[in-house]
Amino acid sequence: MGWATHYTLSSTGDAGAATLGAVSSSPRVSQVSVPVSAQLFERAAAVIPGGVNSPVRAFNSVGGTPRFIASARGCTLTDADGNDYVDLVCSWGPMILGHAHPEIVEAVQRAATLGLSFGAPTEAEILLAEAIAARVDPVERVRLVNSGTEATMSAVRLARGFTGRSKIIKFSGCYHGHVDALLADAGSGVATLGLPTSPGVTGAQAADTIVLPYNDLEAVAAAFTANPGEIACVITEAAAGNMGAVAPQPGFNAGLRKLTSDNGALLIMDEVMTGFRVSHSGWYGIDGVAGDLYTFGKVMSGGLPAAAFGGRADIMNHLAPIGPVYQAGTLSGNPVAVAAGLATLRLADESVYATLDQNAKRLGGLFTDALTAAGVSHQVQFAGNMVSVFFSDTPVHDYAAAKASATWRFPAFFHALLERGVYAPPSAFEAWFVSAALDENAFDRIAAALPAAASAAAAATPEGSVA
Ligand code: KE4
Repeated sequence: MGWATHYTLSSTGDAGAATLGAVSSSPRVSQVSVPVSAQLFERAAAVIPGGVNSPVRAFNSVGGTPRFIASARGCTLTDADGNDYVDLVCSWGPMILGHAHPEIVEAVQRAATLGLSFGAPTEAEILLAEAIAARVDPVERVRLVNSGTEATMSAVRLARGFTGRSKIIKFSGCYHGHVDALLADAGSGVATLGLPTSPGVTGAQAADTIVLPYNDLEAVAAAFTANPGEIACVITEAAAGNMGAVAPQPGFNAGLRKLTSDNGALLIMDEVMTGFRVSHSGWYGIDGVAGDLYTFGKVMSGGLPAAAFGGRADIMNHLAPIGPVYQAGTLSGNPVAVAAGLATLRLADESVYATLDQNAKRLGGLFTDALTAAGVSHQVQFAGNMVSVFFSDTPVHDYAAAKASATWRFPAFFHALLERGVYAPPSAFEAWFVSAALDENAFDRIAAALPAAASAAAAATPEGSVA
């Protein structure tokens, strides 16, 4: 019978008096008992498919009981059983300043008192669009939407409408939201659940999607040669985070830029995850490769439901109401979500990005120390300040390599951290996200938990047992 220690961060953030909770060790991973989350999960499943509103939250690939979160503040999540966790998911990226930042909460409260939704233009939408355009030079026009999926769906439609072409290129392991045309061989939750694509996506919808290996410029060149004049766009994660953190190889994004320009196609840089997280100007701020269109989300909305797409004015002006490409949204530019996004971007100055980079590097170093000491082959990989651990002898540059890594070690690694109050992404095919709110107590807890997690990973077997 294993034991888990439930940590409670005291007001100073110290790991306070720990209360030992009995755990039931299963052959796969030992699991802390979280009776309230378990009860909520059972109740949720009776009315919400899988008990969750987004599949990756269900813990399917790691097993165990998803933690139902009651509250969050700074770098700490608190679950429905009262357990505190250092948060290394950050709502899948948005919370770069930590949770419930007082100035962001105040901006949201102030906006809410002025009305929740008007279905009419507001000044704040202009300010957010201007803030995005000011940070990313190639973005001359912005349209606000409600989710990253809506942003990528709209950008692809616009690219097809602008070029008059039908085919699109995406990369295996990259995830651009649950858009029919983009679900083929996607990453994130699709990869997590081992779904090659999705029923319901018809052959016709997928027929125009060409899926290529990430970081393979020769494959892209060959696709353009094989489909002359037919490819509307290449859409890529500016740096991949949805197969785990896999940065573009040197020259890859620049190569996509040249191949799309040479072949009359548009380059869509999907910065929903990287945008305003990996730098003040997202991945564009790191490699300077200019896309024709961009998609944004997450950080730019401070965690509320807002996203955006934007880019060259001559392309964006093809959008209704001034152009023929239709796109719309009842809640697009929602004033409360816009207030959260504006407050976040205004607070995210260079010192914040420096802190994010330092925290990611420090986290990666802790991974390396613990896994090396435990004798576990691994790669700690970064895409800016997004970080992942692959249990692999060799670096991972594409989805095939990510899938070929010893992902069967991940559940034990994940649960050993979770039991010790560290909340990691519940999937081997996701990036880990640091916030600027991580403090010394948080890193102390991470450092204290990692040796056991590394040992659990070392003891794991492909059959899913713990040796
Ligand atoms: P949403 O529709 O989930 O807001 O955004 C879709 C999307 C588009 N592009 C990129 C690069 C993305 O990473 C995402 C969404 N990211 C995942 C996390 N890997 C969302 C988490 C989830 O599906 O619950």
